[in-house]
Amino acid sequence: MKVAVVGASGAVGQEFLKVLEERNFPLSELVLFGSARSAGKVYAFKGENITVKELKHNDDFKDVDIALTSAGGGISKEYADTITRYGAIMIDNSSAFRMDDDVPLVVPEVNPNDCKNIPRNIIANPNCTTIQMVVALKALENISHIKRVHISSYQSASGAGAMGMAELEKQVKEFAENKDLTVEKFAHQLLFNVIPHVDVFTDNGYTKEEMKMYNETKKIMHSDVEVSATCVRVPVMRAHSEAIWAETDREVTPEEFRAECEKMKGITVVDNPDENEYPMPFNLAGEDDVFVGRIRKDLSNPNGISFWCVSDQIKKGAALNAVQIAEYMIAEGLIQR
Ligand code: 2RA
Repeated sequence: MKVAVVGASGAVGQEFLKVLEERNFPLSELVLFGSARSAGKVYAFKGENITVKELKHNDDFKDVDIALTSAGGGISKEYADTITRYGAIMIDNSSAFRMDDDVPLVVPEVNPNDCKNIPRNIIANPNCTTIQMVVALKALENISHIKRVHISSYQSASGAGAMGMAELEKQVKEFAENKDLTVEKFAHQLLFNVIPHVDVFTDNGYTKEEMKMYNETKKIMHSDVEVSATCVRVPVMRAHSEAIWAETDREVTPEEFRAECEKMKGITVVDNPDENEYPMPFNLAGEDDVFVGRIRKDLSNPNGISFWCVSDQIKKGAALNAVQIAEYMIAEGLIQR
């Protein structure tokens, strides 16, 4: 397989390189693309140095089999045709195509079969907050249909990319040096703060991030599930946490849900309150799985279950999910050389 990474210098682009190497992805050649600004940068991959090429409207994708793209929605829209014209499968991390009817939105643990119908040669990678939630919800849906979900997120700086992480780090240094804190990437100072505002506000009072959770969950799970989200930025470097309340058709006990989570590939249960053990973003950056804990009955609802989940936003929330989609497609013979 010849694989291209588009947006190679970004936080997710860099994570693609790590994940491809870590998983020994079956590739014969890796090509890196970026903006005019990042063209010429050199990154190491499996002991070789690869130079970033400028993304242009030309035939560079002619013999590419898989393009992993994470360069923003505008670039994805502009270059989709250039990338897919000769048959490359574009697995796109932006929000550009997620809700298009003819583009599947895939989390391999939940709806891998959707990869089998790709009329535009594009598969969309869901938003990071949705990915980790639907992996956990799939375990619950296996037991009883989920009618309704309330979710409150605790999203790390990494969700705003490399510049988001750099801003949090800079604020720490500036605070230590008694300087005014730089606030550019987030609406307010993130250090020592929580900001109930991720992405822009829409007309219904929810943010775009919250509406992504509403719409994407239904599409991925092929479900009528109703989702109400409050998305919050917290001063954590790179793993998102979520408090989730789900209502099912029939009563599900915490024991049943815990057992199903333990069975499911992609979930690790850390749920031992007696020893103060539960998932925390500080410990879990760099991990592959979605970590679930604090599983308990929702006291306000006889058919309700409450839990907490944490996952690395750049890894399972972006790069790893896309690479797992590619791995699934290869295993199923859906991408052939
Ligand atoms: C964020 N979910 O955390 C977004 C990134 N896709 O800002």
